[in-house]
Amino acid sequence: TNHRFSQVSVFSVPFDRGAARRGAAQGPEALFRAGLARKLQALGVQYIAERLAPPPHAKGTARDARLKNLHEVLAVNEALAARIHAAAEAGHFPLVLGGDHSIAIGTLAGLTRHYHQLGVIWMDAHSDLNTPDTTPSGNIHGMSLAVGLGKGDARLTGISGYGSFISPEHVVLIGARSLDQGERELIRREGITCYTMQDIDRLGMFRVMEESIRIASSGTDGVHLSFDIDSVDPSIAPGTGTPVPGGLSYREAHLALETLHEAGILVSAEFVESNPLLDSGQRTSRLLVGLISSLLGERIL
Ligand code: NNH
Ligand code: MN
Ligand code: MN
Ligand code: MN
Repeated sequence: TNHRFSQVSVFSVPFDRGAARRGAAQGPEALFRAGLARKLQALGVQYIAERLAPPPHAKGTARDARLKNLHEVLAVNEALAARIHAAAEAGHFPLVLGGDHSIAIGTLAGLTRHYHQLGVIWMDAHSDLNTPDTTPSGNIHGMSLAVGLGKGDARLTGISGYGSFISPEHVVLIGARSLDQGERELIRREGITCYTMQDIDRLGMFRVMEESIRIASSGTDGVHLSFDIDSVDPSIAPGTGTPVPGGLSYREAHLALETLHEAGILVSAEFVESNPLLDSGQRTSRLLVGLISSLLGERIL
């Protein structure tokens, strides 16, 4: 995906306490069952794989309905941030497999310790820009991009604050179609670029990707792709906790990842919110293995 990297560090993060529904914790193992390792080998990708330990259940800690399972989310993301930073430091390309989208807090924190002007392409039906003041659910997976921008609970931003925060002008949202009111206001206030599904319908995915690549890479020292599988239409990616109709087609999703491979701007990627308990057979896991392959350079011809 980028010639600068000799090796990919694959991190499995079996964690789903940032979401309302259980099952995304089993996402990474489902990807390996669907043939991920064989695919990486066939593509000639040099990789090492590591699985993070699920955090212990935090018993006896005060519950906060606006920050559900905060202590588990903190534990997994502190560990992940340290691993991601070490991989970036070693010159490796981290490929993070979730898990729910709250794990982006740790990925972004680890990356920004090394890349001080990180660009972010966030492909998602949602924007994950809630804070404890705006969240309709209290689920931290709906807050992870806000945390990366330095907004929200100080214990969460404290993980990122170890390095630097992401600047709003270096963030691009792609595929949005379910935004909460506080998120809309934050997008407008901060001037974050957002290609909604309506924009993709009108402009076409190729043009959206060209513009996104330019915006996320201008003035940055690397770009991270955060890919929430619910960006894809639920008719082809049913295995996810918060499906929203009207998503990316099979080809739009592949085209996005093929274009990112060719651009060579990425320094890291993560694939999240795949929930094998909600999948129909291995449909969503197989789709993801194909999408990861496109990102890593698989070609039609
Ligand atoms: N916006 C909603 C919330 O904050 C839903 C978030 N769910 C996601 N985000 N899957 O990508 O609770
Ligand atoms: Mn998300
Ligand atoms: Mn460093
Ligand atoms: Mn989502």
